[in-house]
Amino acid sequence: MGLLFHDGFGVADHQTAEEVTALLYSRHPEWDVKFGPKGRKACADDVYNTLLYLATATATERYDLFREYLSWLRRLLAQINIAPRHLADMLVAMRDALAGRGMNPDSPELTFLDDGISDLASLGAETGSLPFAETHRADLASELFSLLHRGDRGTATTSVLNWAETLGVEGVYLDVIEPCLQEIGRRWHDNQLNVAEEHFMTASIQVVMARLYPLVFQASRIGRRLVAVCAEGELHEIGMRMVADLFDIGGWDTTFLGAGVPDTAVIRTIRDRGCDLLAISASLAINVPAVTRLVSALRLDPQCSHVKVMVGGRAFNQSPDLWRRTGADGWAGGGREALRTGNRLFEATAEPVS
Ligand code: B12
Repeated sequence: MGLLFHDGFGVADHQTAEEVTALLYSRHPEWDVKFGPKGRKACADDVYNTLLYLATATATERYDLFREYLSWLRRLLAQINIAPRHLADMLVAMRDALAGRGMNPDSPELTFLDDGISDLASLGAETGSLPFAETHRADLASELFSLLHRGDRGTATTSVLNWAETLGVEGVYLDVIEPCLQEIGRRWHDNQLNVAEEHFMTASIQVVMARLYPLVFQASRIGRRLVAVCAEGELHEIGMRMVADLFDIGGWDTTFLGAGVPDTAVIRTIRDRGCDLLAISASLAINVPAVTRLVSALRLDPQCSHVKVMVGGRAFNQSPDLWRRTGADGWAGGGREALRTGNRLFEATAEPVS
């Protein structure tokens, strides 16, 4: 197991965010009147989040994570009429504040900021997922989206149960529900869905998934155990849950813990319930260090020395080979590959796999 992250979280703190915000506002005194106190608070939050992504990118030595975030932020700001040049102003203020503290111009932080500033003009405005229409069952995914958007949970549920009869749980999860959730995310990002609409649609999808459970627990057991959890700080749990269900369908006994479980409790569960494979999910790149911490804690526990680890989620799909920095034994990009990869880890000559 190699390591992993250098201690690079020094720049991501609220004091630095306040300092950068103050510098930015001193350069744009009109913003206080234009955006008011709420705007200043939102600006400090954006600066803080950007510092977190910068710290994650430098700690993992992956500039692409920072670039992806900038591209995402640029699109978000554009929807609320904040011009890309203001994002550039923020990055310049960040660079000046850090350089003013005597940070080495060749440091990864200043280098990534300089690269970000020069890339900004050419960045695409990424959504990070396939356009709805290009997915395999766009017809059904779009129907599910429309039903939920209208608030028709009843028809959405019966439709999904019907589709599962022909597509199976895997097909419904990966070809209908996953693209539908991506579309929900895209429309939220583009300010076309508000948070309440997004929450309602997501919660409805979780209810529909629960109705599919009788189909999940049918396969005969193969005698392997999976514990599945989200990285600390990570609230996106549906992807991890889908993967755990697909392992169940593949004959594994699974314990899905979801979000918000402290590392010590994860390790206690592994000891108490038994586990061959620990699966950890991270959707946001800033939670990748938490994945590494959990893997390290597991490796330090002699009672868990036999346990293999597989990681996945959007964060790992953004940067090839990022998973290797976590000390995991394997990674899979999506639900279809996850079970195959998990099983391969237990073949006699298993090497790290992706
Ligand atoms: C629903 C949702 C939420 C819900 C989650 C509820 C829940 N109980 O899960 C809530 C409201 C909590 C939420 C919050 C936030 N969200 Co959100 N959310 C989404 C949304 C719409 C769907 C997520 C989802 O379930 N996708 C479907 C699943 C099936 O896909 P998946 O997770 O990628 O999983 C697949 C693979 O990655 C893989 N996989 C996943 N885990 C694992 C693990 C292993 C071991 C393996 C092998 C494979 C694997 O297999 C799965 C099946 O193929 C996405 C949009 C999107 N494109 O996904 C945004 C999205 C992820 N959210 C986003 C954001 C920004 C946020 C917030 C920061 C918003 C805010 N300002 O508060 C917070 C952050 C919360 C946090 N700390 O985690 C952004 C992230 C952008 C970025 N920079 O990365 C997205 C992409 C929306 C967007 N287009 O802008 N969100």
